[in-house]
Amino acid sequence: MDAYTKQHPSAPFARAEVGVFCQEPPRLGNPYLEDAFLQAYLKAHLPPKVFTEMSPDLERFGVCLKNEIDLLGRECELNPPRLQQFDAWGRRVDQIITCAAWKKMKEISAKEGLIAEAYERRYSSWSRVYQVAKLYLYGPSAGLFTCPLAMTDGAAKAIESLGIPRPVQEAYANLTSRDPRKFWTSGQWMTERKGGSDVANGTETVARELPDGSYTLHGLKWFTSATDSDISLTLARVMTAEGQVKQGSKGLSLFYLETRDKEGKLNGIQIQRLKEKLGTKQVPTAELFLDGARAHRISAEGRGVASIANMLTITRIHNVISAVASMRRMITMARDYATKREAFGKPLKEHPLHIQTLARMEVQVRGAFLLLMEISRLLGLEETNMATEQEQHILRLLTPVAKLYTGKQAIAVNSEGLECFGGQGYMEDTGLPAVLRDSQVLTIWEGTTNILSLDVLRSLIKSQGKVLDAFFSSAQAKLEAAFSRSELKPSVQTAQSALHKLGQFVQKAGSKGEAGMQLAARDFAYTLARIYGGVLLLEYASRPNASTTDVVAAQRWCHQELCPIDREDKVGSYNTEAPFLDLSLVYDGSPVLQGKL
Ligand code: UCC
Repeated sequence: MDAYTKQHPSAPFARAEVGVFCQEPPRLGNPYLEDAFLQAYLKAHLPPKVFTEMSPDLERFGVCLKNEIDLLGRECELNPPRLQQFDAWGRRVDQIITCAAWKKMKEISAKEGLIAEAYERRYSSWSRVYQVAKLYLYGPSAGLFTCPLAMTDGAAKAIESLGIPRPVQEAYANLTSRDPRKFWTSGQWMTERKGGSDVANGTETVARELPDGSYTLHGLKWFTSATDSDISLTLARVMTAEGQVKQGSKGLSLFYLETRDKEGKLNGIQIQRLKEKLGTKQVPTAELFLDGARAHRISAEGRGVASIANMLTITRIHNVISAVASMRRMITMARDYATKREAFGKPLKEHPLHIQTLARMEVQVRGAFLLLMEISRLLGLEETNMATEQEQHILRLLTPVAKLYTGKQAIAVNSEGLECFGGQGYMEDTGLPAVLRDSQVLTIWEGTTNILSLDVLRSLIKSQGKVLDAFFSSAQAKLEAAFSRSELKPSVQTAQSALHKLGQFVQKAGSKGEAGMQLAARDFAYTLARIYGGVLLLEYASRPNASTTDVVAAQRWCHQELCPIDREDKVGSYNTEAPFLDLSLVYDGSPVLQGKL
């Protein structure tokens, strides 16, 4: 008997040469109980009565996630939707066939009140924080059902903001129902062939008024996400009796439609095809031909963009939830794996360089988490008429900032996270690559990074600078409070200095003109995110019972460049000649610069 067989008497001979080693996989625990930062945040901020009721519910939900929902989410990934366009006899049916797990997610969403909680307001302004905390736990296990939920929440918000007009009262009740038999989800159909960013000029869909005051819609929607939803909000141009439509933003109105009638027949809609996407494969995204879809106009004529903006605010916040939640899940799995995987004779967790990598990811997710929670807190205050003017301004400013910043963070952190699993992170059957693929959409849907950077400028212009005044005074006040804790002083000073440099930039920004400011928009938004993320971490670390890790996270966040706009300004990135130099770099050697195109 050779030495190997002596050592492993049960090893089958045929396998002896490849060994018997099996890697212990990473395991998902209770996501609520394993998230010390979430628990501590809720304990620190919620009124004790709310925390006492909310915490056991989140713990119970965590058990469901671990034991049931996470497996359903994986099933959604493995059984993507498909389109059946014709039945066996040639009839056009346009059925989107989804798996049982996807349908189950809808039921779970209703029962858990994932939309309802925010609209019942049983915990007053804290209802939003409750809902967001629950969605944050749900997201990474939900098989992307959070996409229809984002739009459902957005639709409920847009309808509520319009005063719940009569044709949509039942829809509002269903969108916010806890009863799975009643619960409806919504789509948000904004993107047409000419593009999803310049909606004001890209929307060709027209609306013809019928004698009863309803409309028929005619056009082609290029991307419609979660197309199996019960209803949708969409934009179209009202056509006059003479067949004229008004172009631009002022020609757009907001419409409500139900996707199917009571018999389940599509409402004047043809599904051209399902889209082939990089990720989010669980979500049916379709190209739709609206061929007389019956709809109701729910905004005033020409107020379509402004009305759907209420929906966008919510879906953008959901985007932040997804970004932060996916980073948190990646770190949770990677840190568990680091206790199980051995390399060079010891577990990964005993390799300081590996842990340093995870710690850097952790700092990023903590800053992002506090940005998310601050927005949720402010949204809750606004919705219960308790937000001060300053708080409303900060909410308006931080929503696009957090959306664009956390989307980028999620791609970087989740990519780093895959590396923490070595080659296994690249293997489809681990489920890990899907996390990275699904992160990529976070910077694209609901407005790309540049579109959101321009939205930050829009908020400044529309408020005549008040959003920025609110930003400065709120940041300053939080920093002053944090100054009392001695270990934080150097970081507070760093943040104050960044704030000062930002202030200097803003003071001379007028001289740059609109073109200069547009060129600076992305760096400006990043600066706001870095500074405010730091401010929130410092504020959090300065509370009396803050932990050492709270302090370390705040300090480390502030070691980053907090004011990239200052550095870029100093090197001339926004000077008048900069766009030409950019163009030369991009089109070096191309016919474009040689005057041939
Ligand atoms: O991607 C899509 C669906 C995917 C599925 C979603 C799931 C999410 C899941 C997350 C978790 C899993 S649908 C397509 C997405 N497309 C966009 O997001 C649009 C991107 N483009 C923009 O945001 C543009 O900036 C536009 C469309 C808003 C630009 O339109 P205009 O008409 O050129 O802009 P204006 O003229 O500046 O604004 C018109 C009005 C103004 O109000 P009034 O008339 O009262 O002055 C603006 O103040 O709209 C108001 N407004 C806003 N209000 C515009 N943007 C905002 C805003 N962000 N907040 C408040």
